[in-house]
Amino acid sequence: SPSDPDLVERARAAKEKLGDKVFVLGHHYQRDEVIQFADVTGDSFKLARDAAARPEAEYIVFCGVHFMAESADILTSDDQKVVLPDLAAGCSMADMATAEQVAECWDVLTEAGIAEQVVPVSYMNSSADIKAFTGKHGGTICTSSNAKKALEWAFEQGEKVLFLPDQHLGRNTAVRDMGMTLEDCVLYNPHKPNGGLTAEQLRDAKMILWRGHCSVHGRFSLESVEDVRARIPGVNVLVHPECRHEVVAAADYVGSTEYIIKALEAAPAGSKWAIGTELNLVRRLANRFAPEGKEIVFLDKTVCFCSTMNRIDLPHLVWTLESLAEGKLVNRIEVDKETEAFAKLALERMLALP
Ligand code: CIZ
Ligand code: SF4
Repeated sequence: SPSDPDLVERARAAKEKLGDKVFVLGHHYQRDEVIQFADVTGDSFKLARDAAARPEAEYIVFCGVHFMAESADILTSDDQKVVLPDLAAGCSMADMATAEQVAECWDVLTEAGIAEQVVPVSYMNSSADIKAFTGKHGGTICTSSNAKKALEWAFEQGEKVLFLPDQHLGRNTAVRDMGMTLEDCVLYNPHKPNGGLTAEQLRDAKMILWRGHCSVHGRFSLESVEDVRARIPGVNVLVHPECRHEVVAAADYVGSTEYIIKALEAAPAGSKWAIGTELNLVRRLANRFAPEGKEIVFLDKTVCFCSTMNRIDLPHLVWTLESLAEGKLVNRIEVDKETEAFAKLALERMLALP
């Protein structure tokens, strides 16, 4: 839908008034009306690094979700203030692993006598608390681009991995990239006593997967893959590794957001693609590549936007920029010092991966 011209003008004016004091980050899954004001776009990790590379910007306006703003705060200097235009923009996946639940899980692993063999690997899509837990227990963070390298590193440090919070990325990486079997993976359910697992199951497992998932990517189904193949002969099915294992197994290509964009850039004219990732991004890619004769469709019409990503809209962005331009700091996201130190340790282990 076209943006309200009055709001567009207000956002432009406030941003101009702020000048170099503000740097606006736009996640790939954001609305067009927001993305038009982004100084840079990317996935959560790239954006956090881009913010750190702009020390002159006093305000980092993060158009994305809460855990991403936390990561940006962790990686930027103390005088840079990270602002999230709507505090209700959380992430359902990150919310599926709380600090209390993860501490309880570690107790369960300790009681089963295996905690010493376990290395935590946490997906970027997790709260600062979970990243800090990971750092404290000798583990690393990963993104969907480097999950394989992170697991290879972790299995050099210990015999088992506790993978948080996305079971699908953990399982897909273990089985597709690491030669493990589905039987090597167990699912830890934080809502059941002992995670719903026996001590024997925990001792036999190589991968202990946290029972979290993305409410967007987790909705693509095997039927959506079969339907699109029947509807569009010759279609290439390309999905994000946050999709369920059977979807990933049935797809032609699997990769992170950056991988998806590069694959479409390199695709020949006349090729047809069905993409299983967030709808704002798929629509923008479809529009961008249509003039080059690349046909790009959304994998499943019943799956919708990431509702929390979509909370960041033009009215929220205007309110944020105008407040900052008036010298009013709003919606600051600030991770406490101790959490930040341990979370940074885990992030630095990721940066040191080969
Ligand atoms: O699914 C998401 O929210 C992703 C891929 C986020 C990110 O950029 O890490
Ligand atoms: Fe979280 Fe999924 Fe939305 Fe990403 S797309 S922010 S993982 S709910």
